[in-house]
Amino acid sequence: MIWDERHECMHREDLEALQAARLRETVRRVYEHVPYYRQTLDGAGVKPEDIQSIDDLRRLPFTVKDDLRQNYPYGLFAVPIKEVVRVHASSGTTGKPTVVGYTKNDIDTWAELIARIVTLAGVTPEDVAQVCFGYGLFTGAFGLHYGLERVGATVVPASGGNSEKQIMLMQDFGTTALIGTPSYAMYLAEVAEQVGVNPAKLPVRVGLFGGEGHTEEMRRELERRWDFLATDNYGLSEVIGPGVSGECQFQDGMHINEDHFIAEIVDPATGEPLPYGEYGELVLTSLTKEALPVIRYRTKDITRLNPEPCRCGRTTARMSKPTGRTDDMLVIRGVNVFPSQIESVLVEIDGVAPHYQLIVSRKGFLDELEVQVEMAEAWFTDRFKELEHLERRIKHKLQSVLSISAKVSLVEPRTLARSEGKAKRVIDLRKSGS
Ligand code: DLL
Repeated sequence: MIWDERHECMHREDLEALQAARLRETVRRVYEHVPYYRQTLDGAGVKPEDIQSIDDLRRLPFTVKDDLRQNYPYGLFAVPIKEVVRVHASSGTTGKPTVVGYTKNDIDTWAELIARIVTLAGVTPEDVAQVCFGYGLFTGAFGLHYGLERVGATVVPASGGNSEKQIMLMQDFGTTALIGTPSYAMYLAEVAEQVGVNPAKLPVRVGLFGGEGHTEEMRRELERRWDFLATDNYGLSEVIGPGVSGECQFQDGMHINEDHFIAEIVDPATGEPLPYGEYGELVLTSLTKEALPVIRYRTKDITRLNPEPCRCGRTTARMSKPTGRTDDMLVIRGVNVFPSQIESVLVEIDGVAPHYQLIVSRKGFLDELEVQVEMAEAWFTDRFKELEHLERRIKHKLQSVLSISAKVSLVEPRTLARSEGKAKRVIDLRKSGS
């Protein structure tokens, strides 16, 4: 089923005409109501009436996270606060969070977009959907919640944490759809096993994941353990939250809700637009948001776009799983390394569990990468020779993929920190000066 066939299956020409009209309106709105945008647009010498087609997009200046921070909390809102019915915020690792707002119409649009996303994954009114994202300032839980209700699914607002209880709820309430971060879903599988429940035997038949990246290998591992179909779903608070894009059952890229967002890929170093198919930084422009429209927002996420219609019948462009973020990339002894490359290797190796942590440090003038990975419970051994052999195998595999050598430390099962939300995989000690 397609939730909104009219908008999800448009001809590209019609879509682009709709995008251009909505873009002009958005630029007019921010020009009139947001002093910050008036200033930057004046600086770039662009007036709202100059926007005739989507090619004019590239004349507009970029917006970055810091622009939201500088205008904390409501400075970029395009409506008076009395029209804002909800705020969310993304927790910055440093300083103030970035605050995002929604009008009544925005909340309605958001629910529609999420209804599309959950329908993409095959969720229907028959489903019991357990939302394991944390309810709160984070956009994940409330975002999915409203869209699931709109579709008519039975929503269980379990929130994050209380993991044993989550398993009990799944059993007792007959949960068929699991919604959360991929790292938390992996942890929940482990908790189920610990309490004597085989996750594959639970009635959960689909998992909707997002909020953080996970590799194709990690997805397969989740599907194997839970015996369900797992879809990947992408979004970010500044642009709306979840609801930007999501995978259909063919799992061949995330369909972007292009009638609401224009997606571009740019070279992260120069900001120059890149053609379809090339990897670069995703830049998003909102087309229908009222409270917080964003113009050419630089997401820092690295992906590529495919405009070909999908086997599912939808014509919206699809983005590949992000390979990482421009600010996630580790430079180790001059070599660029994305944590996702390491994850791909580790999840494929028999004998280790999909729980890992990367520690980067500097010894003298040399960067060091330590990959800590848990041994799989079934393989756990204290025989030194076997451990050494496994470590060597992982080291060798990592070397061939990353072209640098890493120290591999096998740790005992269940010793690395588990996440109930977004996993923190990298500890970069170089940044703290140690
Ligand atoms: O994580 C919104 C969201 C919630 C999306 C739940 C999907 C499901 P933020 O907290 O602002 O918003 O974090 C946004 O998380 O720029 C990406 O780096 C990362 N991210 C989110 N979804 C994915 C994904 C929400 N499916 C930041 N794959 C984004 C890779 C993702 N990275």
